[in-house]
Amino acid sequence: KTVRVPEEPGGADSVPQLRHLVSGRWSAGSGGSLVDTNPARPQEVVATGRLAGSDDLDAAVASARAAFPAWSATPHPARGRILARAGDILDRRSAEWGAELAREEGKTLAEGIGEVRRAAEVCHYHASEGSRAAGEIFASSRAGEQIQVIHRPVGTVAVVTPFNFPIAIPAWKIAPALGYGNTVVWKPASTVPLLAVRLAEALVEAGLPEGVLSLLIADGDIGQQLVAHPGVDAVTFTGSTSVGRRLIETCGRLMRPVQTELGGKNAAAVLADADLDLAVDEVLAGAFRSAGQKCTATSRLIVTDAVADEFLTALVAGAEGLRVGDPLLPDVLMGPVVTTSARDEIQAVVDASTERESVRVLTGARRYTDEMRRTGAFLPPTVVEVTGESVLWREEVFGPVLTVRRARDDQEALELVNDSAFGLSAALFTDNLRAVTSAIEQLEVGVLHINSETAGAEPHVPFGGAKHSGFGPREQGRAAREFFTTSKTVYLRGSGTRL
Ligand code: UN1
Repeated sequence: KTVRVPEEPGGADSVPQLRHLVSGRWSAGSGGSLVDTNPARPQEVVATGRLAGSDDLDAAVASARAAFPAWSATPHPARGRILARAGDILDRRSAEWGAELAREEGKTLAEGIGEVRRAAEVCHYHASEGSRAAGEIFASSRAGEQIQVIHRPVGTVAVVTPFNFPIAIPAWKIAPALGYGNTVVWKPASTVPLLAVRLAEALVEAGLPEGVLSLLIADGDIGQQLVAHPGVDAVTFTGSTSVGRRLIETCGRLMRPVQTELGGKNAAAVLADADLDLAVDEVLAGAFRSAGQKCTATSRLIVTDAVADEFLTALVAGAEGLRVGDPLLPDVLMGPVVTTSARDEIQAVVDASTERESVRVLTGARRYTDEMRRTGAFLPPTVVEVTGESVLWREEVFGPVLTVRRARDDQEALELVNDSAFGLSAALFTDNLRAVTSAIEQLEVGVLHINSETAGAEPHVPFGGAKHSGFGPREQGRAAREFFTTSKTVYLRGSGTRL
């Protein structure tokens, strides 16, 4: 396996300043200082600034509430034009901002650029969705009356987003929120603040009125305060199941609508008749792209006995051939994880499991040499095989770690897919129609891929998970309307009508 060590610290000529958007004005923030570093070489500073404080939060919520009446009354084509312009700006800046994303978060340059383009696509989708998302008209049981169901924005929405898709996930929450007429206060992960500033810049440049969007780069405390703030009408969150559970409890107590996309322990099942070359490529991509830091990453692999040895040999060879290193280099497939502390936590889980549990390491697992550790937050692509219970089978690791189990036959493979508290995504590799139809019926997941990797989400179709992978309405596409609007049922009758 080749580990690319960058020769010299490269980077931008001047270090960008982080800033917050409150009441339509950019501000420096009243909290502690923040240094945004490159996980591939942690001594390299990507951006600097200050965190937001509690007074910034109050001002942001107040300005979002003040902006709501005018924004929700703005005709949808005018709101849509702003989203479309923001999409154009994101497209135009995708090479530059994609490179910043790769430096800040650690995914490869191609994935960084792809992610900015995905954010653009989401903005373009929601630019026109506002005009398609009308209500419904029903017949009334009484003559002379009709029943309309209309959709109104919910108000001021708190948006709390994770580090792993610093611009795509915020876009797929903020674009529908704005498109349907809500105002937004957004707290991104403080590990990826620069791309948050870029998305807010695109929306401001596109003409978003004052107060409609506020951006607060802050720590989790401010996130909790935002979620519980009396001025917030609804909360949308993507992140870990443990944080999500706390937010759901808070929102439950406050009777506040909440939408959450949480952890995953997504399985790929390779059945006896699978196209093994295809399955190897897709499983490698699902497990190791973005260093496994996707809630949709493939973190479990189930392979039927009949093809297990052949498949695992090819998979391990593939994992060992992956280039790990500086994500800005064109031939690198896997960059670092997001921070050196994330690296150490992931390594600790792997170490504890390989020491105490019955786990067979197929490749990886051991930490890189000291020299490589000094270089950045790198971990080797890791594949382990277990025969029964293991932390690595049960818990989301959020790193480049794939846990394998063998299944007796296709039916047992499907049962093992369901052997998880999570239920976001699954992949099935087979051409056997009977297995496919059983999987469609039986698998307890929100997203199912037949012959493709577990990750990936198109902007126009629903996205979300079953079991502990999510709580609340689905995201994306037209499904987003359910969360970002509230319906009103109108029994409509002319006053001259006597029934
Ligand atoms: C994808 O698979 O491309 O946090 C999207 C996550 C998910 C999004 C995955 N909410 O990884």
